[in-house]
Amino acid sequence: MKGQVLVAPRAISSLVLTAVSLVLGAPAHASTISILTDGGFEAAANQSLQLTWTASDYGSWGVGDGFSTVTGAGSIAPLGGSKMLAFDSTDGLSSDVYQIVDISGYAAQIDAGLVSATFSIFYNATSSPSGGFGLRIIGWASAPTDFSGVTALGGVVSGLAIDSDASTWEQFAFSNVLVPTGTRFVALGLHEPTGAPIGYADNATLSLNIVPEPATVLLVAAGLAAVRGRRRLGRA
Ligand SMILES: [Ca+2]
Ligand SMILES: [Ca+2]
Repeated sequence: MKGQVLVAPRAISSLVLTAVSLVLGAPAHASTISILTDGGFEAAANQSLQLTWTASDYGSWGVGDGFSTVTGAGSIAPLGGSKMLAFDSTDGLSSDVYQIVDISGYAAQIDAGLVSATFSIFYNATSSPSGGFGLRIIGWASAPTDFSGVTALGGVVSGLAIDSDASTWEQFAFSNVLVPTGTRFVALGLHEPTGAPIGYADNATLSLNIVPEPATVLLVAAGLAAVRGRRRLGRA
């Protein structure tokens, strides 16, 4: 009897582990949702410094340092479309440009640990600025109106070096950065260390990867384990 009692829990844990590994190892079933607006900087208007904002600023470029969108700069042409971002904040310091996105519609999946973010950018310049470019996502637990309460979620603040060839665009990407429990708003942040401008950006992307809820699979596995356990007990 002692042996029989031990069989069923082993079967259950084995099947549950199999189900979990199936879920975690099945990215083909995850959905990918693009959440960035105007990643090619075709619609964005020139902006001045904006360190506080309202909900009307979500879903567009404009928060952070000022910038321009230009049709070309010397020998550098946009990578896509007819415009690109020029980092030209006039404060003589670095230039940081953000787009805030409301992801509260995915709260249930985020709080279940099922959501990650993938993001990328192309940078170009005639020389690699000292300190390097940055690309990252930051997040808030509630609707932000400034940078207080923000958390760094992934990517790098700086250090991304590019070549000095104006005819090539260098791509940087970060994949499957977990969106922590409680996150409701994220922002894609672009960083150029001079704000002179030396650097330009184009073709930004930001998407959420959402793994299907494992509850259904686990319930099926638990049901199968229960059936299997009863059969073993019946045979004994
Ligand atoms: Ca463009
Ligand atoms: Ca280049």
